[in-house]
Amino acid sequence: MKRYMLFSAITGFALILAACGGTQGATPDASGTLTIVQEDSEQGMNFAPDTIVLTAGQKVRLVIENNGAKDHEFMIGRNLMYNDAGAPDGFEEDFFMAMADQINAQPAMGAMVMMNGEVMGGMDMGEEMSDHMGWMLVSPTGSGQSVIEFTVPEDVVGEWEMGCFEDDGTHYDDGMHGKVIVVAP
Ligand SMILES: [Cu+2]
Repeated sequence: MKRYMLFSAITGFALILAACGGTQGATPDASGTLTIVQEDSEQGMNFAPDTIVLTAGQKVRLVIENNGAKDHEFMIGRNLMYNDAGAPDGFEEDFFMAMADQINAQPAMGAMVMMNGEVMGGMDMGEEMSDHMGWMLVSPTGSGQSVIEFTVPEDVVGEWEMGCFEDDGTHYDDGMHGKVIVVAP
């Protein structure tokens, strides 16, 4: 009995360690590259991986690839906002805003970079695009790989969220969001 309890205690402790230990999520490779795939199917939508971990001071190269059948957005921020209909409609605080001048974005053919609802680069899709505040990459279906390069600033250490708010926020609700964790070096 005593031995069983000791075993339980050790198992419990190991589980707690696993839950708290380290920051779990995908990290950029040695060159700073991290690929994030936008996926959609009848089962839902998501980013793969759905949790990424960046380090302040690190020069990163995020490769955003739309593998789905729909157009998708890539935004990072926090404090979700909602539209009048109660649907998710962007982030109150934008991750990229303070570093917008140092982002080197290379949108894929047909993709587009927007900031505060204005087209900043890539292809102007013409149609009525989202007017979310903040920095955003819009990737049409089949557009291939877009690249976002930047050095992670010290002042963004903390927890953020990546999200897509296409189709009146239904993509977000269908699972197209994930965690962005920025750790101190
Ligand atoms: Cu989407």
